[in-house]
Amino acid sequence: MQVSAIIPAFNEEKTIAGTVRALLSIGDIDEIIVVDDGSSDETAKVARQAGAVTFQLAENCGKGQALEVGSAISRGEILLLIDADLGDTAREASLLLEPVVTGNADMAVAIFSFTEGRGGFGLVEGLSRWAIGRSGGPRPIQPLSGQRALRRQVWQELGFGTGFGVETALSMGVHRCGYRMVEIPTTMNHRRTTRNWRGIVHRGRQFAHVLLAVMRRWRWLI
Ligand SMILES: Nc1nc2c(ncn2[C@@H]2O[C@H](COP(=O)(O)OP(=O)(O)OP(=O)(O)O)[C@@H](O)[C@H]2O)c(=O)[nH]1
Ligand SMILES: [Mg+2]
Repeated sequence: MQVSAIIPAFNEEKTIAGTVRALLSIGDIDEIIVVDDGSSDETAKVARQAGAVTFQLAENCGKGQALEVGSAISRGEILLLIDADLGDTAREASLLLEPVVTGNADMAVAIFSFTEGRGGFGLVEGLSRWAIGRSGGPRPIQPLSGQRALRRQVWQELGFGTGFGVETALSMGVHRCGYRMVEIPTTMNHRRTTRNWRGIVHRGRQFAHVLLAVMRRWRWLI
């Protein structure tokens, strides 16, 4: 089965090359598409030089929309969604592919093994976990994890969600529609947003996007 990796990237010139190279080192990926979401830095150029196919959006549209574009131009029957800031740890994406390729799961989600403390206050994560649980499935350990392998059919049926709401929307839909989801422990890691003012703004946006995704699916909560 063909696998397409899709990386949404916004101003990730420092990390994108490492992430692309790590995915290239996994033999099973047929194409690596970086969707540059209106970055003001050299993300697209660096990604191309590292060996990815790139698609540049003229302006910043948000993570969910960038993934939509990436999936639309991709060919694989299996989609591998990977954040741009994983660097070398993206190698472990192979662990996510296995259960989906073998047909044991419709979507596999990576659990990061964090060594440091929390980046935020757990509000966004708590909202997402609660909504996914209410939609019919077990509450995920890391509901916001963007590292996922899934069948294209699942994405086409469910893959929408504004900006950072995309993961919550996907997991809610997966449970609601009776697809099988597994969480896979990994040693993947990423650049963590800390509790400075930028982090608080980032969390605020995430919260708004997740809340919007949940509210749009309110029928699934009752
Ligand atoms: N398309 C798009 N991608 C974005 C945007 N902002 C961030 N991203 C990408 O989405 C992925 C996740 O973003 P991060 O900023 O790492 O957010 P996060 O890992 O969910 O958040 P923290 O755990 O708080 O660090 C990365 O690949 C980013 O480049 C955006 O506005 N548009
Ligand atoms: Mg990140």
